[in-house]
Amino acid sequence: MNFKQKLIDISHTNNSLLCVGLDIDKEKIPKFLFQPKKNPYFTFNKLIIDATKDLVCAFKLNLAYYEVLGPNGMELLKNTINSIPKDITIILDGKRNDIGNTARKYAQSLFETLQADAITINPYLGKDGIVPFLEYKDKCSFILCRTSNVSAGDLQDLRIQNTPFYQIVATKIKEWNTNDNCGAVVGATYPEELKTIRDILGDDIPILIPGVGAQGGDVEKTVKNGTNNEGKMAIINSSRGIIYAGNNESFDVTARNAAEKLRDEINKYR
Ligand code: OMP
Repeated sequence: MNFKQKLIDISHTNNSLLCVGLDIDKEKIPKFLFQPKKNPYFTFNKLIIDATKDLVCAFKLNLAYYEVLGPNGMELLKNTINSIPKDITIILDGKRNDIGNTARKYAQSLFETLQADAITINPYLGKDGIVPFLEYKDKCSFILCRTSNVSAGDLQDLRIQNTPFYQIVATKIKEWNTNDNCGAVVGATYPEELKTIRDILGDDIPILIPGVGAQGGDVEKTVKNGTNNEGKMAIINSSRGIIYAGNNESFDVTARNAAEKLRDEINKYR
């Protein structure tokens, strides 16, 4: 089954556009997990996954938080991926890209070795850096379009013949979507730009939208501006706001409550 069908199915089953980000961080994980337990990070991820799996359409794993742990991080990544139910989409967020032959290795590593359903990539190298990812027709590549950070505009707002660069990227994403396997990444912290990008992309291209929760993006504007005309094709990510909502023994229950609250709030505006 291809990514889009999998996304449509799970969004329907779980009535959800919510993506929970498994950005594990030693500083934020409940301390008690490190005491007698051998595998604190995996235990944490597994409990979060089990507590939220009926509330999400996707889990996103940002590779930085796994790579920083060295070889153990790779094993943790693999074990975490294996413990996610098969009907939930898995997004590996590494914002990768390079010249074509190296991009091909990144694509192989993420889609084959690690079995991602979707990934994030950087468009800065242009089309021949993108194509190796798009050759995986059943997968999805979410291309950075308008990022959520404060300095996003340094490059993304630069005007080329009076059109902001991020809008040119959105137009390119539409053009590169010949296999129906492109997505865009747009930060919830820029709702006006999100609306413009949705208008450029049309109804069929999914948008991965991080930036609600810890980064303060407005949920109502995110949903209204980011979904298509059926209230679909948006994946709204929150990482810290969900997984670190609590830090005592019942942190998984607290995370579930936070996920349920955000899922329901998103649905209110669809
Ligand atoms: P929280 O701010 O904790 O919800 O995490 C946001 C997650 O989304 C992190 O993994 C970020 O790296 C990622 N992200 C952004 O925050 N902003 C972007 O513009 C793009 C991403 C991303 O590609 O997912």
